[in-house]
Amino acid sequence: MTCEAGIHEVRARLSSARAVTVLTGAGISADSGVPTFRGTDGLWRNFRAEELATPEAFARDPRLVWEWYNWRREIIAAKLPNPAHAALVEMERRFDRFWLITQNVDGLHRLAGSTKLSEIHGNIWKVSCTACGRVDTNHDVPIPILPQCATCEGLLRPHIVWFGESLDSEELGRSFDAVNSCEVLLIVGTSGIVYPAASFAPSAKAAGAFVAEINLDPTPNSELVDVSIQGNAKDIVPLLL
Ligand code: BV8
Ligand code: ZN
Repeated sequence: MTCEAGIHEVRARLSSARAVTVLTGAGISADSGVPTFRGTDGLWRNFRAEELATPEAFARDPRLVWEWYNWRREIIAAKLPNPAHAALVEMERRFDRFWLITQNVDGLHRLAGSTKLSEIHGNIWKVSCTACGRVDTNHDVPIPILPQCATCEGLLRPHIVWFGESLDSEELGRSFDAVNSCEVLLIVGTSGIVYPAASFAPSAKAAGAFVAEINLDPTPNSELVDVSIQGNAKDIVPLLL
């Protein structure tokens, strides 16, 4: 199916939809200049994901992990939402029932104005205390290493879900509800590798939704979805409205 035909099909589906759910990954922020995880400029190139985005890595070397997050915070602090983020804010206003699930921790959906949003892997601008569990927003760039809790002086960590850690059960529950009750699921800019987010497309399909993927490249989801549109999110997503 050509790109144009795919866009036409998705627009037709959206025009009669009451419930729309969107899942985004690093690809939607690539057009804002935020490096993706597995692309050629991938974040993980210098480090393997397992080396840094894990509780074991943080326990072993919290300074290295904080230095890596400070490097990412510095990059992300200068970035702005792009037309794809803005189009999803508009979509939230258009549909009776809309939910946005993002794997991104860059906060750009919130910055763009999305409110019906689950940041299922956390947010790089939040920190949590490893001792008392307190969660705060923190925009320091850089965060002085090693950061301590204002209340109990415990070691602060990024409020981000690392590999091997379970996602917040409430956010996950809300996400599965949105995935299993929508008429249309749009998947934008994710390689479809990381679970449980990677199970959302098959789950929506099994629940009878129309599923469309917008991505630069084919992904493991491409075989499964109804429409796969190849292109830049910033160009494609605004055309779906
Ligand atoms: C859990 C926070 C268990 C970090 C992230 C084997 C060993 C170890 C673990 C596992 C294993 N098998 C399965 C697992 C579980 C593991 C997992 O799925 N591993 C994968 C690698 C196999 N999952 C977990 O550990 C999760 N927890 O399962 O808990 C459990 C269960 C019960 C009870 C207790 C425990 C936790 C997963 C969360 C990990 N944290 N991030 C940080 O960010 O610092 S994941 C990380 O990858 C990011 O969050 C990112 O969002 C996510 C997914 O990556 P993508 O967003 O897809 O980005 P990527 O670069 O991969 O792809 C970009 C895409 O965009 C590409 O397709 C590209 O073509 C496209 N693109 C690029 N430019 C554009 C574009 N598209 C459109 N336009 C463009 N311009
Ligand atoms: Zn504390």
